[in-house]
Amino acid sequence: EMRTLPKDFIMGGATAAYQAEGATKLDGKGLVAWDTWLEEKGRYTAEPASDFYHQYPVDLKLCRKFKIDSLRMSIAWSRIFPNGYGEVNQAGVDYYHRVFAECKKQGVIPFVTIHHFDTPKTLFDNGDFLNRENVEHFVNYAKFCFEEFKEVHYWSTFNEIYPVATNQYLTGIFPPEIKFDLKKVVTCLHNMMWAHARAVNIFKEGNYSGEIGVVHSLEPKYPYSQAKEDIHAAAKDDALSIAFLLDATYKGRYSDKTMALVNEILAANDTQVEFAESDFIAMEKAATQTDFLGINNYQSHWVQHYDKESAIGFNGTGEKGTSFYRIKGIGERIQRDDIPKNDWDWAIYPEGLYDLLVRIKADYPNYGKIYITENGLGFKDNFNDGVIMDEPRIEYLRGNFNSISKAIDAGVDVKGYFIWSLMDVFSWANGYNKRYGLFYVDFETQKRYPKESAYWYKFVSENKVII
Ligand code: BGP
Repeated sequence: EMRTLPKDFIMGGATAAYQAEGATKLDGKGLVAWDTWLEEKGRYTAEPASDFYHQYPVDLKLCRKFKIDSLRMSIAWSRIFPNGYGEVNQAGVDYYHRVFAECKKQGVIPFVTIHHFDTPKTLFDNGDFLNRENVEHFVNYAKFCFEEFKEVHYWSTFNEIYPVATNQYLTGIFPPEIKFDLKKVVTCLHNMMWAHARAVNIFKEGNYSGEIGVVHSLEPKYPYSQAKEDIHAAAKDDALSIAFLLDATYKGRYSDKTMALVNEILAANDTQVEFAESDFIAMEKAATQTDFLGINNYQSHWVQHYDKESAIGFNGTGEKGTSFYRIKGIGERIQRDDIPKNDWDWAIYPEGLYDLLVRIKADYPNYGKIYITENGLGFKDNFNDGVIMDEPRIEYLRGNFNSISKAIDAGVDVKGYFIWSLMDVFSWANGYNKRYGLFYVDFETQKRYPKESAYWYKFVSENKVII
């Protein structure tokens, strides 16, 4: 028997400014750290990416045609404030007004992220979110957006605070490529949660119409075995990557249980972190007025006890079986042979999404409502004369949609889903061969081609039946 989704369930497509727009230096846009870093690496750049800067009318028309109700997108901070603060770049402001006008014309609801991995370079070089002055700049930028873009109803403060902190300071796969610095990780997580809270409070105090939330990357952690030490390793990985953020979001402070585990991780890495008690005033206030939680979920992890030095193998090329992850004081994530993976070693386990949704309802009863803001399959799509048969992606989506439908039956209020990604885009650490889109992008011609999954998605959106 086929499962269904609520009639008013929103079916969207997700993008991010830096991964879709291209035009990285056009119309007064300020630099971001990625611009210079990618150029130095010489592997690939975000230029022209999917050329969304010019192609947005095409993409929005496709949304309408394929019954995609909503576009998740982000505003590039450095288009608005080229240096992160100070003088406004009117051309950048005008650009987003044009995009929102086109959304309206095509009947597509914009679902807008204020910060998606693209801090302006001047602020990034000055410590990014490790530097609390930059929190002020972020909050001012957020306030500018609330004042200026009245067309927007749905705001998310940040995209994926945990990956920002860990890709920058733990695995080092993002600039500034710092590795295994747990003090920086926890400091960054906390400062961003404090920044999020302050933006939420400003939004509510300003009585702007609309809703505000935050998008967290949440990847369930399971013990690899039922051995006591594996259970503890999974609990630590969970505490840092999930509970720390959800406690901050919905309790406005970290629970004793979460802090005990996080402090154990910090101690194993010979460090500690103190928080200013006054930060929790803003955070507790925001915790009661956050309208929704955005969940990005792609995979789950199985964690084993590990107490040796940290070591990371990152698979950024799609050569299956090349990744490993061992962090001192946390654990080792083990690839389970009995669970399918994509070419980048991401475990395909839709049950994880169900477990996660049910857990949030149980642990954070004031969660409000949930949007799945990213989910999808990175795949080396086969382009065959304009036809792209991406059956593994459809299979992936079917599994995850079924998990969402089951979670809704279990009483979890999931309001919508955004596939990552609407069209193929640039991938931060993987370049262009890891495709996610419903629409195939020929990056040479910038022509779009609907994949088989786009037709599947359209059917599900129209009928709310998971085929
Ligand atoms: C999330 C990001 C997205 C997107 C996605 C896919 O972490 O929010 O920006 O990139 O993951 O990840 P990747 O491109 O690394 O496969």
